Amino acid sequence: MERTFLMVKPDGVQRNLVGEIVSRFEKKGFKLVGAKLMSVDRALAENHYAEHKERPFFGDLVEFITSSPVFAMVWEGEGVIATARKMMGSTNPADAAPGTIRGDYGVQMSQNIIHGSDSPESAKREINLFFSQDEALTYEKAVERWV
Ligand code: FUP
Repeated sequence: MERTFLMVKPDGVQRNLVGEIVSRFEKKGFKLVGAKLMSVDRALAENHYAEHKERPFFGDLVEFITSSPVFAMVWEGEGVIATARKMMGSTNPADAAPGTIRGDYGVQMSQNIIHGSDSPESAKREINLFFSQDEALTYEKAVERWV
């Protein structure tokens, strides 16, 4: 079954949005298979955002993501990578549709509340970067047959 990496960023944790965000994905019908509140150190941040290394905002991005704890998660379900991206909304909260996480709670690009993998390759890479094998679980949920 498909898995994705989602992370409530420091602004989302500080603003008490962890429960709200977890709730949205639970209610949608996805399965939480891994989660932890953690600090992101500089090496992890630079690795995670390596694709943006040459961009002018890279330094600020690393600074921001290491500034305060994040809530890292692995979610499982059919089409979860693309659907989670839709539920998050556009990267810039100013452009994100109402009803999406960024559209409902964000104002600026530099504090856009949540990260989500954008492809199967980045999902695999990011899950492995943030979670050890025994931290992402495999288990049955009775409710699955009703979703
Ligand atoms: P997303 O996949 O929606 O998280 O967006 P990107 O991977 O393109 O960008 C990662 C993060 O870089 C965003 F969450 C915010 C930041 N960013 C900027 O600050 N300025 C930009 O022009 C683009 C991205």
